Order: sequence, then structure tokens, then C-alpha cells
Amino acid sequence: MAEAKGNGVAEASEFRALDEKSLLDYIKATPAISSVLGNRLEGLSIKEVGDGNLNFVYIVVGDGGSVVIKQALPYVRCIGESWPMTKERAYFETITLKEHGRLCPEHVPEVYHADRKMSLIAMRYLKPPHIILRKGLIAGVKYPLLADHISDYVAKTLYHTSLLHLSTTEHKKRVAEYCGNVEMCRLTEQVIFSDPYQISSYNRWTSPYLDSDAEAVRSDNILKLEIAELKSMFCEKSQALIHGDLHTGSIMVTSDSTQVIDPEFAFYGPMGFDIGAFLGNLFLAFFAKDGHACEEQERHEYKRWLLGTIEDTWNLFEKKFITLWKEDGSGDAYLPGVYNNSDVQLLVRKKYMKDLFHDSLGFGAAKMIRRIVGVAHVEDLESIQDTATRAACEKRALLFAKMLMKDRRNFQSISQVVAAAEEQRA
Ligand code: ADP
Ligand code: SR1
Ligand code: MG
Repeated sequence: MAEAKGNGVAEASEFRALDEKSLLDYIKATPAISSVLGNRLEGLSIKEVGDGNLNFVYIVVGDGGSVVIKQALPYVRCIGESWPMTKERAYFETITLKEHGRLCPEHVPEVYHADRKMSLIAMRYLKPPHIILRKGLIAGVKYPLLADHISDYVAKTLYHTSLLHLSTTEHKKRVAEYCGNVEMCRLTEQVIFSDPYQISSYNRWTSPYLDSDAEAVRSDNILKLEIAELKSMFCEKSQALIHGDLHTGSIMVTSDSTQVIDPEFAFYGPMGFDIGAFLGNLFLAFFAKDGHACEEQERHEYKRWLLGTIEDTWNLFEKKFITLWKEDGSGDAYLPGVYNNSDVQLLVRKKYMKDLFHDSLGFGAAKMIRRIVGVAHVEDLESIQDTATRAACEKRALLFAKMLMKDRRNFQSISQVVAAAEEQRA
């Protein structure tokens, strides 16, 4: 059925959209998958569970093992066939899972089989009690290792795919391959950097409460100046192999395991886009918390935990990233012949990390804004049943995000950003 290529990605003769029934035939004809199931294919349970925005995800469980099979169809699932989208995204997700998995195996599920023509990936099933982080946050669960694990993942994947580690020859080769994921990048350009700032039929917000707030975003010239700068960075800065969609719905967790899934938007882009996605989504969880029924003391403690996790993630990331740089620094960016004394090394590291911090704040703010006045909102806020209460949470989050995008260069530390979030009033 499918023939393996040199990069471990097989190619079927042609594309077919699968369903729970035809998937069984595919599994039977694919030794790389049936062997994971212990070749015991009688009585397999196959369930489609995709609750993401784009793809179809099947959980396959049998007596001999389990596997997750993900297939991309040529459109955006949450909108429908009216929004066509390349199914090549499954190929970029595959090669990124493999590369990020090589660099950080503790936090990325293993790929067992991939089929480029079928736009299909078979990967490790992250069994219960793994749940999507966003759902855990909505339920008020604390994850004490989250900051340590995610800072590990971003530090390792970003550092090792940047010019701090790679030669320009190797880096350019990789950049060229990932230029192929242009359609996914263009989707992000539209829904994060353009649509929230113009009239678009895809935009929505909690109306009528946020009508004037959405209009204010569309008529704020300073905000437009900033989003233009961030968009140009997103399009032009090929800094590292980024995940490209690192929100809290792309992470599965238990109390001691953190697994990053779904890197179909991956490309060589600005590092701050990944860090900002994670931090921005934690800030959304923070602002949403006031809208969820909860005892006052418990709410206060949970919001403190979220802010502590934001602080720890950045601070640990910075420490780990600098350590990797000090221990290695073998890339072409800062040649030892030029940067040959500790003073100049300190100078460039400080400048690099300061710029990365401000990029992360800017992208984090952009990610927050799009989830409030653009397409594809987040469950943290959407699950607040009372409309007026939800609108009040969204207003505070939006005001904070606009301030963060405009004033990001004035922040010297993550603790100052966290303090600003705590002080944010409607
Ligand atoms: P999309 O690309 O559509 O956003 P996701 O990759 O986010 O799809 O997956 C959708 C859902 O499928 C996730 O929210 C999660 O519940 C489930 N899922 C995806 N991958 C796995 C996995 N490896 N193990 C267990 N569940 C998974
Ligand atoms: C139509 S926008 C869909 C969104 O879902 C994905 O997870 C990305 O965040 C994308 O922007
Ligand atoms: Mg997803």
C-alpha cells in the first residue's frame, strides 16, 4: 500500500479521506502500524476524537497496543470545505515531530509511521490521565512541573535549530524546506496579523458588549504600527524551527508528564512566536478565571499559580537557553574569533535575550487579541456561560494585550509584566 522514503515518510499511491471503517483496512495493510498494535487487529476500538480546529484524529486501542492516527483533509475543519487548506501540513507536522522529538524526546510523542500522500501520521497515544492542558486549566488543576517542562522544550528545540548552533549552510537548507509550509504561514498571517485589525467575515466577538472594543482595535493606529512590525518579523525572521501554534490546546499533560503535539504550522520563524503563544494563552486562562464559578480563596490561589508559571517559564527558559549557548555556541552567528572575550560575549547574550523577551511579549499580545476579536476563540473564555461576565473578562484581557503590545519594550522583567496583569482593570 505505502512505500517508505528515505526520510521515513511513506507515500501511498493516492489520497483517500479515511473514516473509522476504512482506517481499519489501512492499519491492516500497514505493518508499521499493525506491529505497534502487537499485530492483534481483531476487536480494535477506533474512535474519532478530533476536537482541534483543523484535522481528524483517531484513537485506536486493541489488546496488543494503542496508537493515534491523525489525518489532514484539504480544508479547515472548524470552518468547513469553504476554507480550503493544504493537506501537506501533515508532512510538515511529521518532520517537525521527528526533529523536535530528536532534540527533546521527553516532551514530544514518538512518530511510528507517516504517509505523505495520505496526509497521515501514526503516533504514540498519550493515554489518560493525559488531557489537553487548556482543559486542565479550565478545571483549575495545577501542574507543578509545567514551567520546567515547557521551558525545557522551547530552550532545546529553539536553541538547536538556530544559528547559535547551526552553520549558515545547514540552516539555509532547512529554511528552504520549511518555506514549503507557506500556506499554513499565510493562514497565521491572516488570522493573527491582519483580520483582527480590519473588517473580516471570519471575525467575531461578544456582541454587543465588545462592539466598541473590536472597533477600537480596527482604528488604533499605534497598534497597527506594532502589529505590522510583528508581522514582518513573523514573515522575515527565520530564527529557528518553531512549533508555530504552541497554545495550551497543543499540549497534553498529567501531573508529571508534558507532551507537545500538533506542530503543523512549523517553519523557520521568530523564537518569540512560540514563547509568546504559550505565555499569551496562560494570560488568557488568568483573565478567564474570574468568569468561572469558584470559591474566592481558591480563585486567588489559582490565578497566583498561573502568574507564577508564566514567570517561571520565562526565567527558566532564559537560564536554560543561555546555558546551552555557553556550553555550545558552535553555530555561525557569533564566531569565536570575533566574540573573543567575556565582555563582548556578555554584551551579545544580553542583547539577544532582551530582544527575544520583547518579541515574546509582542507575539503573546497578538495571540491574545486574535482569540477575542478574531476567528477561533478559546474554550477558557467561551465556556463562561453568562455573556456579560464573559465580556468583562474579555475586556480586561484585551486591554492588557493592547498595552503589552504597545509598551512591550518598556518591560525589563517578566515579574513586571505579571504585576501589570494583576493590576489590569476594565
Ligand atoms: P488539530 O490539528 O485539529 O488541532 P490536534 O493535534 O490538536 O488536532 O488533536 C486534536 C485532539 O486529538 C487533541 O485535542 C487531543 O484530544 C487528541 N490527540 C491528538 N494527538 C493525540 C495523542 N498523540 N494522544 C492522545 N490524544 C491526542
Ligand atoms: C481558522 S484559524 C484556526 C486556528 O486553529 C489553529 O490551532 C491555529 O491556531 C489557527 O490559527
Ligand atoms: Mg490543535
